[in-house]
Amino acid sequence: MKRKSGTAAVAMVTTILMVLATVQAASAATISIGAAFAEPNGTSIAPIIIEDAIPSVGTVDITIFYNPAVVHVTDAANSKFDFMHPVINNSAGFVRIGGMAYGDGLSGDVKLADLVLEAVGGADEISLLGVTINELKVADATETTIPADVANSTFGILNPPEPPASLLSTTGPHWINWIWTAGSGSTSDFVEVRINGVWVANCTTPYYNCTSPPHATRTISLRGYNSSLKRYSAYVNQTVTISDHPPVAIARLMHRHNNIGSVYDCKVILDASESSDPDGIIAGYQWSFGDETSGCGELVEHLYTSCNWNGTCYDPFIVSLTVTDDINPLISDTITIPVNVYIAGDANGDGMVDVLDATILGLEWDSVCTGNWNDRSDQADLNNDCCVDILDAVIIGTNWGNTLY
Ligand SMILES: [Ca+2]
Ligand SMILES: [Ca+2]
Ligand SMILES: [Ca+2]
Ligand SMILES: [Ca+2]
Repeated sequence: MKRKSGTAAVAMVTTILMVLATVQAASAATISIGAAFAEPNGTSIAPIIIEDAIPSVGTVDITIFYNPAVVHVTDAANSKFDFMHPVINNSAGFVRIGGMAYGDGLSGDVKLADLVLEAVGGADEISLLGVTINELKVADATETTIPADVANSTFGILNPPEPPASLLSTTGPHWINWIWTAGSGSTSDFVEVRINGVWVANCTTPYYNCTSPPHATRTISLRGYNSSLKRYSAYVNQTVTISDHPPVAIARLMHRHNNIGSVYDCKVILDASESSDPDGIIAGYQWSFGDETSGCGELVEHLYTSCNWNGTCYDPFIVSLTVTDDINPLISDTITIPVNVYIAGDANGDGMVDVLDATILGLEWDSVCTGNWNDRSDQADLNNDCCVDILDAVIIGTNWGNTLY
């Protein structure tokens, strides 16, 4: 007795579980139709799927209602059922579709048909695609009805995407930036960017920046993509050549205090090495020393044979540096700097050689420009050889008493 009762209990539990499983599975079935978009007068496909068909489906009969002023059904195809037949009524706005699967039927996610839809309305019009189930039955002799939900959808008409508009570019020595505005037509989900015909990006922002070699020529090609229509626009193209950018002249003077060097040697040293060209090299350095002489080179030395005494003080010579870059047509940049030149032996630049200059020399004696060199050291270094020593003292001694007053 005890044993028999146990068997009955197991059988009952098993039955309950089976019923529960059947109810759960059956309640999950859904007949859905996919959203579809088309251009005016265009066509598009909306798949009709029986989702989670458990137990196996044997027969199905549904009707899909739509607005016949917006969309017409032209066909239904690609069914997984052994038999499928659409009855289309584009006057009333519905299509009734029957399907039959022989043998064990179909289970899981089953495609009833791809519905072929044609846009007959205007851009931006929308029609509901509403599903009504007339019949959904199990594939066995019982022909039990399978409970199912429906998932409706819509058909929309969109103008095709147009290429981006107002394409503009700006360039620097090593880059090109492009900006644009959205094209008309349907919204582009992204803009495909090609440079010289090679895909580089799908942009969701209305700009693209790229680095580029100097003076390069690049052609950008843009086209919009609308994912609802699964369609690209035509291309818009623009070719840009990065123009030559001018060099920058920078002139430096090695010594702030210089003296006439034609009799007692004193070289004025001028340095243009800080000059640069953002997209090339400096191919030429031209100097004008302000005393009607000139020179060339990145680093130059010049001996002045005179000074500019204006009656009360020295006026500096105005030295100009012109640098030229390396791409034809050449571009130049010019800068000027003042150069102080005093008579030989005049350390403090007051127009006479006397005890004041000797004092400066004494205070700076033995200074070298690799050490604690300062402006006064430069004054005392009368021959610009970067040390204050007997050679500078000789210059003061031999020019003692000289004056411009
Ligand atoms: Ca240049
Ligand atoms: Ca002096
Ligand atoms: Ca000096
Ligand atoms: Ca010296």
